[in-house]
Amino acid sequence: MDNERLQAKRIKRIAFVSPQKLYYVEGGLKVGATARPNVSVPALLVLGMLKQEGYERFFVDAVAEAPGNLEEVAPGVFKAGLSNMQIADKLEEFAPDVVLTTAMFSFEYFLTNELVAELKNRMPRVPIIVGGIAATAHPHWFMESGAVDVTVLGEAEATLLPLLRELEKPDPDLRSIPNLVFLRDGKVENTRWIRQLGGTFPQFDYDSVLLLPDGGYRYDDRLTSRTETYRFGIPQGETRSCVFFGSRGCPMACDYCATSWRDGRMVRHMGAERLFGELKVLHEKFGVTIFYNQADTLGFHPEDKKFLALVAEYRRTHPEIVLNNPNAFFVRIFFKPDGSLDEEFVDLLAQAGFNVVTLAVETFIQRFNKKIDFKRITFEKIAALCDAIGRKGMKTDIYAIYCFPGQTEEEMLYDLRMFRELRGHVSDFSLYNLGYLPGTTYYEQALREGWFTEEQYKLQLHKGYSFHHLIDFFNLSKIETNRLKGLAAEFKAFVPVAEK
Ligand code: B12
Ligand code: SF4
Repeated sequence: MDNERLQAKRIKRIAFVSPQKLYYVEGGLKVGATARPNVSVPALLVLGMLKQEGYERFFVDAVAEAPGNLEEVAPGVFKAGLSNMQIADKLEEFAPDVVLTTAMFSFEYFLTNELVAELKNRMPRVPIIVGGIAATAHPHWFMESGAVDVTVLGEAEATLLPLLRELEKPDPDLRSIPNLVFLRDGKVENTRWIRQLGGTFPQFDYDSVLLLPDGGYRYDDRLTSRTETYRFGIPQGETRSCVFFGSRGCPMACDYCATSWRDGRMVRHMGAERLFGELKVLHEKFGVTIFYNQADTLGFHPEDKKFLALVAEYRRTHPEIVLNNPNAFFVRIFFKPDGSLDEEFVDLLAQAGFNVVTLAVETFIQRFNKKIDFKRITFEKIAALCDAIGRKGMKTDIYAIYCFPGQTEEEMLYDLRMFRELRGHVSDFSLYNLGYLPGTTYYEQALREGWFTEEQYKLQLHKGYSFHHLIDFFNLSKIETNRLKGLAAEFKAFVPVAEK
């Protein structure tokens, strides 16, 4: 192994960094739900594994530690969080034997690369390991930074501990460990990718992630909530928020989402008892009252309903507990097999403390929507569901998407009409342009059919392309970009003024 940074050393101290994120501004206002300092689930899980093995751990969440620190990267697009120099200062003080960083969002891959370049410069002998969903989808984007020593593909559970043990050997040979991309003899090599999906979840390391070195709490709902709508019913002042993450995998495999590709179509659940046990610990030990679900399919697995019933029971004596599901619920789980509305489920959500029910409607155009069979679940039924949610004292936020590939003006106008009609039944809309993402069916199709090349894609990311920031280059609908933006602006007008 010629890479000195990977040469044998005793590994005791490990740092984990959640890098800066992009933050978008339009018309002088922050766009939707961008760059919130949210609790990082990979940090909880990876640091949890390391805690069980007795490693000393140090965590930096760039955005949580300096959310107001903004630097413009393109017009209206900022990077948010501690600067890379500030992160390097903190790490130097901790003096880690290894640095881990997570790369969750492909749109932000260059922020990770800027971070690792600074870290390599400041700590030239410390190996840097990158993992995460974006790292899994395109490890070479990170390896080409020249600063990453190893990229781990897939779940850390299968790979990280064998990797750390190998690095402690006198002459480490990474070729024996699957799911790695690494530098050897000046070349990038990779071992076989064997998709290993863990059946269990390690214990999460809440102490390292939630608490600042001075003992303060990192995550305040005033900054972490998705939008103003999600502050509904939450007292003013500091309110501690955290996440709950009970399952992985999604059966739907939507064309624009990378989850099923990476996590599989089977839903792996940690079980209602454990999930509820963690919520109680977070409430009792850390004083957390606001909990965001980060799993993709909340309500779909029977264990979720058991969990919600346990929370509902707990709330009888602790009514301050609030649940959020900003990732959005499947609409169909609200309907029984005979097609009727499951009022009991709506009631269960209210009892479990949801202040807002986020519904993934996305589009009324069937050819783009795999989640809702509109013959079975009609517009009227969706409107009735929203009314039922309102009657139980909760708000509804509708998740909507535009700019699908090949979308025609008629289709966009149809969606506009339907969402305008739905306006009377809901509190809020969240609208995003469709974003092409590595690991998705649309992205693969785009490369295959020459809609764009990988290099063109990466170049556009530096201009801030994302779900929040439509760039003409990625408008692959049949509607001219200015016209499309005009129609999207009409849609945005449905959002209540007070909550913009
Ligand atoms: C939670 C979540 C969020 C949270 C993130 C909070 C946070 N602080 O991290 C919020 C709500 C803010 C969010 C926002 C967005 N999200 Co999101 N989000 C998710 C979601 C649902 C779960 C992520 C998660 O925590 N998973 C659980 C952990 C345990 O899994 P993991 O991160 O992959 O980690 C495992 C491995 O990857 C690996 N690993 C991870 N890091 C590391 C590091 C090392 C060193 C090692 C060895 C291993 C390792 O081990 C871990 C344990 O198994 C995923 C979908 C999914 N199922 O993953 C989408 C997902 C990550 N989001 C996605 C997107 C696109 C977005 C948005 C751009 C969408 C939008 N409409 O704006 C924004 C961007 C926001 C921003 N930049 O501020 C995409 C990313 C795809 C891609 N290739 O970029 C995903 C995959 C969903 C999708 N549509 O395909 N998101
Ligand atoms: S968008 Fe939601 S439903 Fe579709 S595959 Fe992703 S997580 Fe599953």
